[in-house]
Amino acid sequence: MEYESIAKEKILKKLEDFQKYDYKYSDGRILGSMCTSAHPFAKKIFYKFLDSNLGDPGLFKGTKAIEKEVIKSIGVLLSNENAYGNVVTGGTEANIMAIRAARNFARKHKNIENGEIILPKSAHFSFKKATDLMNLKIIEIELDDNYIMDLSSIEDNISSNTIAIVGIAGTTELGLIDPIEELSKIAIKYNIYLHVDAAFGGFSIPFLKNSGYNLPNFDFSLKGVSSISIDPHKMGLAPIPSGCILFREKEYLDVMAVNSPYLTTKKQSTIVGTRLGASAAATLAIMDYLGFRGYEKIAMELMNNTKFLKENLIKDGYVLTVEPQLNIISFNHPNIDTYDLANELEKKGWYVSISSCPVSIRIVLMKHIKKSHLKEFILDLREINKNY
Ligand code: 0PR
Repeated sequence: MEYESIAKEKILKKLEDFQKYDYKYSDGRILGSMCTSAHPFAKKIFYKFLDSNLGDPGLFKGTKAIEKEVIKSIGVLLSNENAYGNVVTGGTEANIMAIRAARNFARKHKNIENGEIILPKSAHFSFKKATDLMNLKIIEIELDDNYIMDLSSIEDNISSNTIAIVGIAGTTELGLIDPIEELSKIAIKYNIYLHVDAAFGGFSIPFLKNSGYNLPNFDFSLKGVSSISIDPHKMGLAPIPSGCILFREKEYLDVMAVNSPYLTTKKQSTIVGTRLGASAAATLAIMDYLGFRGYEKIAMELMNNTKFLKENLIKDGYVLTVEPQLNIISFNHPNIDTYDLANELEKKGWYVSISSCPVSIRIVLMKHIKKSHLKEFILDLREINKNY
């Protein structure tokens, strides 16, 4: 058997033929994604650093310094410029690192072998992967009437095996923020690790707060917060893959470190070995280019689009599940089954997702969705409504 060489033009044509089957953000019809088209400048920088390997930082000292600068800049955004951490592949890896840190810390200081983590029902499924990998148990907390973590049942669920509490700042399905301030108090009271998953909300909540939105505190300014996940490849406009994990203490990285004796650095705390330097470089590029003001402008624009869609939905008889805190809207029609509605929308070329709790149409208003797309979407919804 031989794998024959093919001419470059033919390869390109073949790949482009495959690519035709992909939906494009620029069509404005992908309504259920937390990702978007990365900024062109970030893409350019990404390509420049494609060969840099953060898994062997002694060889790529410059790129390692870039990663440090990313963590510092995001630390400033999250009220702790002295945070420690890494640029990783996204929210899943960041959450796995956080849980691994909590597990190893509890193993070292509290002698807990197979611990439990307390998290809300709304937590992303990446925590199921984390607990499965580490043989930990999940204690799931119900949501309250506002679909955020029900505070009243947390303390009852804390046991001598609890290794971490998790709160979400921007839930996957509804974009809501858990009461992190109260979780922080509980974490301090019981001396338990608190992880905040701000994979989605991290690049918008601070900017919205700064421009006057009344949103809860969620970051390192709360003394009980031990770590935060935040994804540049969601609201940060960086190319995929780019996620970040930030820790308050260096010890959380140390307890995860394994020896890498033959490499230029002798210890490694990340899960992945060979790591893209390109993610760190492109993230730094877009953060420097936009600056906090640039992100603030985008966050405000997306909230204005959210308000526009919300008002039109209500006008047309659709019912919102909850008042949006961020740029995610969840809704239903009182007389149309949610799955039927999603099917009808797909027939008209709109790709929405369906939330599970509660079952509803979920729209994530990312930057590729312009007001003009929303106007067309509203007209199509109106037509579907008319035919029912
Ligand atoms: N934490 C939260 C709060 C998330 O919403 C997500 C992903 C993660 C962690 C995991 O992040 P990674 O997927 O980067 O590992 N949320 C999106 C979701 O599940 C991911 C996504 C994005 C899915 C774009 C589809 C899509 O088209 O909805």
